[in-house]
Amino acid sequence: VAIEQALRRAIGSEQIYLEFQPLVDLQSGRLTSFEALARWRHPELGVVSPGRFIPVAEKSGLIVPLGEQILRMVIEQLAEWQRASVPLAPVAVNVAPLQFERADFPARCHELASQHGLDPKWLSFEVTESAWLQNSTRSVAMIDTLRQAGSKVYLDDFGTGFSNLSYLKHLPIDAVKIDQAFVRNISVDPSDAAIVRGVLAMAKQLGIDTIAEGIETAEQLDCLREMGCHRGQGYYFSKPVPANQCRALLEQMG
Ligand code: G
Ligand code: G
Ligand code: MN
Ligand code: NA
Repeated sequence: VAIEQALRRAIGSEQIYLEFQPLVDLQSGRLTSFEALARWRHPELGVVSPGRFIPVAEKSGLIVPLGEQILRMVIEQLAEWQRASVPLAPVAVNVAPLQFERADFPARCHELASQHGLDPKWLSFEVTESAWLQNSTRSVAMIDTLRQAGSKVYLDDFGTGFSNLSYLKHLPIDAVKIDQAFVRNISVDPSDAAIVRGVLAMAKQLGIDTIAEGIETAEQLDCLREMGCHRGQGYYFSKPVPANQCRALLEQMG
């Protein structure tokens, strides 16, 4: 409860800030986009990890105003880069299931983007399987709306949720993000390698791009590249960085 109350007070304040982690094309090694990751710096608690406060936010419903703040901060950051003529790359925002339950979510995103003169093509959205399974018909319509405006939609944490994959054929997503749990031991564990190969083959058949998360070593990268995974993300390329380091990353890796 203490952390929930502190979080309630933090929402809307500068205690909440963003970091950005690059996504990289595994063939060319070039930066293609960023994922925005929320951070919370509390005056007494210090930096609280999202692994700790996101679940609290989801349970309490605070994720809805927090998610709105994060979305707004991402749009404001992109608009600021645009004004300063910093070269842009698309930024992906994590969308919690509770946020995605609101049918007006796509409209809200576009309204905010338009208020800041930002083309929605610079925004991507990461949704999880559970968000989708709550109401599949409406989810498809919402994903269609986001994509029609030029945004990309990714299925996050792929492989950790449900074993029934039949829903994938109805889901109009741009890419699946293969959870880091499958990447961690990919170069040493034949079972993990087999699972990832299976996911890549299935995604290819469905015409969906693939993004591997949590790449930390050259061995993992070699495996994934050889298997034909399109893109990746992880400490091997870069940890999440503050906004003021994004330009340098773009110039270095773009
Ligand atoms: O950034 P990583 O440091 O530790 O994030 C931990 C977890 O928190 C991940 O599951 C990530 O998806 C989630 N997360 C990080 N930022 C956000 C955010 O802005 N919104 C939501 N819903 N989840 C986030
Ligand atoms: O759930 P989601 O995939 O959105 O969250 C991504 C999480 O993975 C964040 O917590 C981010 O900080 C973390 N992360 C990113 N790259 C790496 C990595 O190479 N290794 C590990 N262990 N975690 C990573
Ligand atoms: Mn994510
Ligand atoms: Na993920």
